[in-house]
Amino acid sequence: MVLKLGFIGVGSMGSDHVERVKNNIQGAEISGLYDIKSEAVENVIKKFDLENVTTFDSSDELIESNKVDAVIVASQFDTHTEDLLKCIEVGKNVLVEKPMTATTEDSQKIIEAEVKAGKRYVQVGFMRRYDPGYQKLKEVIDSGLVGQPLMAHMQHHIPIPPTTYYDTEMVVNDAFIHEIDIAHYLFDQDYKSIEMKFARPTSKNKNEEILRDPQLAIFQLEDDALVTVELNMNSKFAYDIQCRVTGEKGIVKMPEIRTPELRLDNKIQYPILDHWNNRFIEGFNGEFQAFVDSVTKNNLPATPTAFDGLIANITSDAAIKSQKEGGVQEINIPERPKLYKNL
Ligand code: ISE
Repeated sequence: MVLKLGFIGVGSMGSDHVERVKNNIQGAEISGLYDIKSEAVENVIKKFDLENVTTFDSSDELIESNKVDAVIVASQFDTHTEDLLKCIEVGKNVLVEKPMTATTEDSQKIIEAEVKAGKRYVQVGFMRRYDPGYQKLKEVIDSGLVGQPLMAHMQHHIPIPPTTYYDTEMVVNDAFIHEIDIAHYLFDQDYKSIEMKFARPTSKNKNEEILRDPQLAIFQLEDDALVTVELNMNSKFAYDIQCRVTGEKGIVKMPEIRTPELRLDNKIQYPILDHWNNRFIEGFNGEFQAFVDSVTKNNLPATPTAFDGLIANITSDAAIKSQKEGGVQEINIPERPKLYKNL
């Protein structure tokens, strides 16, 4: 069986996902497209030479159509909620780009709808869980080789802010949200608190009226393990994501992306990639293949779940509160409904 996918939102991220499904994903085809800008749909059809695709005038029509088995939502994140609720209402599985929704209240609505339906429908696009580097790191931690994890040190450097309106809060909702998801996944624990600190401002920041950069996040997990995350949106030199975990018996570092070793000009060099699309290509492909396989076989999306989406919202709220008011802010994660236990 080939899973027919309908895409809501085919701007830059959505269009990358269309290309991915067309060229790299087994067992799925692109059957429907909708974007608030009709030119975006036309561009994608032309760019990827798509045939037998139905275009829709609204996201509701796409979700309801019998030409669509499952849905990919890659639109602006403040429009996700209605589409996700509609998918749950009509019983269609959906892979949604991060963040799942714009607010904690909206994410709670998604959880309530899934619990009421008695089934998970939503997979959230925290693709790092499918990156081979993070997967190797998780395997080592889970094997007990380095002992109980005590601390982790992470780094999220991007060369320049992605938009001209990128502000201090967006660093949390757009960038740091990946570490928010991966840290509780690696430690297999919820968070207790978070503190955000601003470092000496970088002179590379061209937008300091709205963006404070760089920042340091410090999480405390349930069993008191600590995670620090260095966030720099003006690193200039590269897109550089790192993660190192200190355990009771040893330290494990995420393997770097495999680029060739260069011996040049009296130096040994390894090129670092400059964009997340390249750095996390295997992660993106992996999350899509997992979604397609799981929906096809079990009529259930893979993980991360909507509850992980909610955890990310609650933690982002606490981080933003700390940015604004300073100090350590508590993170209170509600009891997991049965649907999300052991996932
Ligand atoms: C971007 O939106 C992403 O999701 C990337 O993975 C992240 O590293 C980057 O900071 C974000 O702007």
